[in-house]
Amino acid sequence: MNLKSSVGFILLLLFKCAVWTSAEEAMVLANAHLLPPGGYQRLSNNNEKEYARDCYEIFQHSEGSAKDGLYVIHPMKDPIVAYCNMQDGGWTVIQHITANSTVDFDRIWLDYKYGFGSVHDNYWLGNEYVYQLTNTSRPYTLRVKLVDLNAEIKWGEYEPFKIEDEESQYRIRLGLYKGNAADALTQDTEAYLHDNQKFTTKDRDNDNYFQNCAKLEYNGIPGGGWWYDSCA
Ligand SMILES: [Ca+2]
Repeated sequence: MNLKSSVGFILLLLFKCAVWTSAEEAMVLANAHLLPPGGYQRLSNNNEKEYARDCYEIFQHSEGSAKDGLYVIHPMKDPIVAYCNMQDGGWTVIQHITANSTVDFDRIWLDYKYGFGSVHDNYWLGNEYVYQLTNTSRPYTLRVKLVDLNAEIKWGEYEPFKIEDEESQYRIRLGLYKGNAADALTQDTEAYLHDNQKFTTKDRDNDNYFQNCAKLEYNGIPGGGWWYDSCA
């Protein structure tokens, strides 16, 4: 199973984008560069005074009635936009990628740090925001959902799930696995153990291979950023 697959294109925005809500208050989304055109109008909850920490909180507050879509969440520092998968129970989507993605995942560290793509399509939420989300005493679960071309769904979950901070190179920490897909992240196969690895991009090699795994190509496509061992 190729969990990481292709991924990638960008633009790195370190700036914050202020936009006027209908309440005429300036809302600052730290990752406004992930909004699609007309994105502020697509936000399902942009008029609230306080934002939930994640999609699951929104799902719970709605007593299960919230719909899939774009929501403002507030994990730690600044509010951000994310796609919420509500029909599966309130999941904050941190990566979405389809087989023929026009979003290029062959990107540098800063792109993976702050995210790229469009939250309404294929995207990477950003390692910094996943760190902010999971840096709490409350345990998070990572769910990987795979849908093939025949719409057959397989999934796997890891609990708990945490991403460490940038100083730790966004190292990933995964707990117990369950699911009906192959465990491609914590299974201890030789050289292919992704759990506990630091994040690697084409401009920052933190992996255990003598070359940079993010640069290695598979079927002509560079690996892109991932928590590589060596490499897989
Ligand atoms: Ca290396």
